[in-house]
Amino acid sequence: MIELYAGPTPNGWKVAILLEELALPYRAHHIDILRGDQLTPEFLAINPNNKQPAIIDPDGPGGEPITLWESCAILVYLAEKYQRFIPASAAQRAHVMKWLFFQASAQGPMAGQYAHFAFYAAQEHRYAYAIDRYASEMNRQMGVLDRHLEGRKYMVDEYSIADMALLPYGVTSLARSKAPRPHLKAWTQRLLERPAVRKGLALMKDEVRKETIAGGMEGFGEQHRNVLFGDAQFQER
Ligand SMILES: N[C@@H](CCC(=O)N[C@@H](CS)C(=O)NCC(=O)O)C(=O)O
Repeated sequence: MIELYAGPTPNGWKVAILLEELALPYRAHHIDILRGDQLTPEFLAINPNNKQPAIIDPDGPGGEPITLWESCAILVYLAEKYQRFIPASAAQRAHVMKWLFFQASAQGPMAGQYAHFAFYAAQEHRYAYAIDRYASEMNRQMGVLDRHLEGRKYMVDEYSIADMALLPYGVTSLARSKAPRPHLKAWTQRLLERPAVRKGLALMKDEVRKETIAGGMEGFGEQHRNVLFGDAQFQER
């Protein structure tokens, strides 16, 4: 059975959506990043980059176990293993890769930096310029997605891991859009009609902490900043 190490965040949800779509049995282990679970020796042995999600598939290539991290790499691995949700056509597959790289290099990091400066940084570090810069970049990216989705049902010709990768941050970012984004909204709605997508997005919803944006930011403080952005995070290992 696949072991999934994740938390209730967009990067964890991407992988949960695919596992649900593939109807694979998996065991979910909660990595509570405010508590510092990602910094324990046990988890660092799984992901030396101290981030969730990660998986262990006991039945990897050649029948050997494989440990993987980086959510988009996990999506590609599983889609290729089961030959589902990744197009057969080389051109369409290349477009899937393009959107996965866009997700990993642009959508995720910009949303993360926005959340850092707007919510998680100490008050004295909530620089207006940084907040505006990342909000504008998120907004620009939503425009790119919205225009691409005009007249399309999915990111490429068929439903794929590109949709699964872009959806979670698509959902959480839409509220901050400066424009209506009708095509992005319609795509979001279309995907949310899929039971596997709803199940994936509900991964560990009971574990959402009140100290996070999703939980209302109540009680987020210095001990959490130390884990995520301070000495605990940046100690030499
Ligand atoms: N590019 C990575 C991003 C993973 C990531 O940023 N995970 C965050 C939670 S959403 C995390 O585990 N942060 C903990 C830390 O930085 O210590 C992926 O797609 O898997």
